[in-house]
Amino acid sequence: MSSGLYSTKEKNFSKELDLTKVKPYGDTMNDGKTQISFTLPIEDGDRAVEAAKQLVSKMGMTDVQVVHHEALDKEFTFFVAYGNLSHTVDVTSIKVSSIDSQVLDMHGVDDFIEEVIKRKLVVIGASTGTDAHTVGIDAVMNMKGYAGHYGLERYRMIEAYNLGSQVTNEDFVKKAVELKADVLLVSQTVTQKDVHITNMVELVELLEAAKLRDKFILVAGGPRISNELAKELGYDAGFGPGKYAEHVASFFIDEFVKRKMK
Ligand code: B12
Repeated sequence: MSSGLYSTKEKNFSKELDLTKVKPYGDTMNDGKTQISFTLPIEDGDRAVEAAKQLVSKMGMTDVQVVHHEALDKEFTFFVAYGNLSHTVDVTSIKVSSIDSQVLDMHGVDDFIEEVIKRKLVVIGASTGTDAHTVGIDAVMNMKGYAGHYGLERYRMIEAYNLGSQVTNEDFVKKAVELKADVLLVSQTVTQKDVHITNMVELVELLEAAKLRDKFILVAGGPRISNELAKELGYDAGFGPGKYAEHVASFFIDEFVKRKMK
C-alpha cells in the first residue's frame, strides 16, 4: 500500500546523519517520527478523525495515526497524531543571533560586580502591558528561583525589584527612573495577535522619547522571545525558555562594563 497517509518508501531511508538534511528522530536516524497535537473546530467522530489525518498528511507526514481524539465540547475536538515527517532542515545554513557572554554562576556574577563594577547593580523587572503571566519573571527574579537556579533577588551585588504583572510601560519607566535602575527586564508571555510586539516597541518608543533609552540595559524574555526578535525590536538582548537568572546576569554585567567602563 502506498498513499499520502501510508507509504513504504521511507522504510529504505538512509540511517546516516546528514546535517544538510536533518529530520526528527524517533528510534532510528532519519525516521522522521513526529508527534503533533491540535484542536479542530468540528464535532468529534469518524469524520473528524479522518479530517485530522488528512490535515497531518498535508503537513508532510506519512504513516499518519491519530492516536487520541477527544471532544472538548460539541463543536471542538482535540487530537494527538503521530507520523513520519518527510521535510528536512539544512542545519549548516542556519544563522542565529546568540548571546556570546560567558555564563557565570551566582557567586561568579556577584564577585565580578564587586571586583570590577564596585557597586551594586539595580535591576527592575515586570510582565508589562496586559500580560498577567508572572511565573517567567518570578523564575528569573525571585529569591528562591526556579528549577534549581536562584533568582536575582538572592544575588548579593544586585538590588532586584520585581514589579509583578500588568505593569504599564509608563509606570515601568517611572519606576526605572525613581529607582535609578541600571537594567530593565521585561517579560512577555502572551503573543496572540502580536500583542507583545506592540507592547515591546511601545516601551522602546517611550524610552527614546524621554531620551532615556541609553541609560538602561534593556532585556526581554519569555517563551516566544528570541535574542534576534528582541534586538530587532530595539532591545539589547532577549532570552527564551531554558534561560535563568545567571544567563541574563552574565549578559548584563558584560554589557555594563562594555558601555560604561570602556
Ligand atoms: C500559568 C498560565 C497562566 C496563568 C498565569 C498565572 C501567573 N501568575 O503567571 C493564567 C491563568 C493567569 C493565564 C492566563 C492567560 N493565559 Co496563560 N498560561 C499559563 C501556562 C499554563 C504556564 C505559563 C508558565 O507559567 N510557564 C512557566 C515559566 C517559568 O516559563 P516562561 O514564562 O517561559 O519563563 C521562562 C523563560 O521564558 C524565561 N523568561 C520569561 N520571562 C523572562 C524575562 C526575562 C527578562 C528573562 C531574561 C527571561 C524570561 O525564563 C523562564 C525560566 O526559563 C501557559 C502554558 C504553558 N504550559 O506554558 C499558558 C499560556 C502562556 N497562556 C496562554 C493564554 C492564551 C492565556 C490567556 C490569554 C487565556 C485567556 N484567553 O484568558 C490569559 C492571558 C491573561 C493575560 N492578560 O496575560 C497561552 C499563550 C499563547 C500565546 N502564544 O499567546 C499559553 C501558551 C497556553 C496555550 N497553549 O494556549 N495563564
